[in-house]
Amino acid sequence: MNLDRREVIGAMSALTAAAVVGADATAEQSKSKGSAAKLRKVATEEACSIPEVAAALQNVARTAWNNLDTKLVNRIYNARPEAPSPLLPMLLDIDAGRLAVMDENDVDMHLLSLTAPGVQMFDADLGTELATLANDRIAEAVRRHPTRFAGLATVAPQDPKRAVKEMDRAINTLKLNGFIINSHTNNEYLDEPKFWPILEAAEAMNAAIYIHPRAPSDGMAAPFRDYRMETAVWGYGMEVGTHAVRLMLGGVFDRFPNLKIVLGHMGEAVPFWLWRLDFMGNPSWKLRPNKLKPSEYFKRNFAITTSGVEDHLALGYCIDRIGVDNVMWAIDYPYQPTTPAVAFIDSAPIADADKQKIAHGNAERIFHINCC
Ligand code: 1WB
Ligand code: MN
Repeated sequence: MNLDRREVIGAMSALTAAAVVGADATAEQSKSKGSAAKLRKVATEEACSIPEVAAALQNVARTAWNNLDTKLVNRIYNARPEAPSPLLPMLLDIDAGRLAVMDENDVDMHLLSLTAPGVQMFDADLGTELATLANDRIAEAVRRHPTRFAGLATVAPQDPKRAVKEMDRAINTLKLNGFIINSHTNNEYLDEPKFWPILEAAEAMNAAIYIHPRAPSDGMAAPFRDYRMETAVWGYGMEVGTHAVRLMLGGVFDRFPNLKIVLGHMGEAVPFWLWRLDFMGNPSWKLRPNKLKPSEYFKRNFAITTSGVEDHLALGYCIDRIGVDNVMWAIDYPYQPTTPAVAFIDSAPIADADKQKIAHGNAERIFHINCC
């Protein structure tokens, strides 16, 4: 099974990580061995957690709620003691072990984010409280290792008013680099007017919103229930791709023309659909009152990352489709192993200037990361 294979790989990198002594020493080493030819790498979809969120997810997954996310959450947070998930310690380590894996693979930075489903399975009070705590912890990690970590702020869309307050604190006080929202919240999507204050705030702060997957919402869950299809194998992409199309066809970008949305996993299949979206979703059709075609919104208002899609053909296609300035490299740590993700970008058959943009330059621009 897929996850088992990855868990083995994950466990292997955790073991190698444990063999390296002292994160600071290894950071120094990697600085001194840096050469002009080395490709600087800022990885942009790198998951972490904190014990308080892990404990709250453990509780939520034990309830009778038949949401599709509970299966996956149970596997990680309610694993049987005799078969613990190796992912949990990797998620909770925002320090030495993670830095060691980065050092071994010459990864310069992780843009950290609280792992899916974030705080979006909790009620508004708990979600808001835990988002604040997670943002504090991620900001602390960035302060401890400012050249190695940057961070996205978790948003609790359950209470848009309090979310906007926390978004302001996250950017202006904690100096985090953007926001992450794990697709739907209680089966509602960000084009709903109740969420517009969140979009308006992100646009005003010039801070991008990363829409990360969670399992498909209840209304489209049924066909995903067999074969574990709700996971990263297919359900994640369908959920976020659908979310992105809702934003484009729902007129969100006419209202917020400077809003930047980031999608992982090579654009969650949307780039492949742009021609058909333009044909069927063309504003010249009376049914489509929007100002622009979907492909025009996609180029203007979206950026994508390569997380978990190490396919040079797909990379080349996406660069052609949405422009090299809108593609960023990512690992998807700890769900994907670091070494092949690094090999994927190092060996990409593209011009060096483009590689520099994808490996770090675009992330530094879009997420306001102070370079070096
Ligand atoms: C997986 C991937 C599971 C991600 C996750 O659980 C998250 C998986 C929260 O591959 O099974 C992810 O972030 O891509
Ligand atoms: Mn991910």
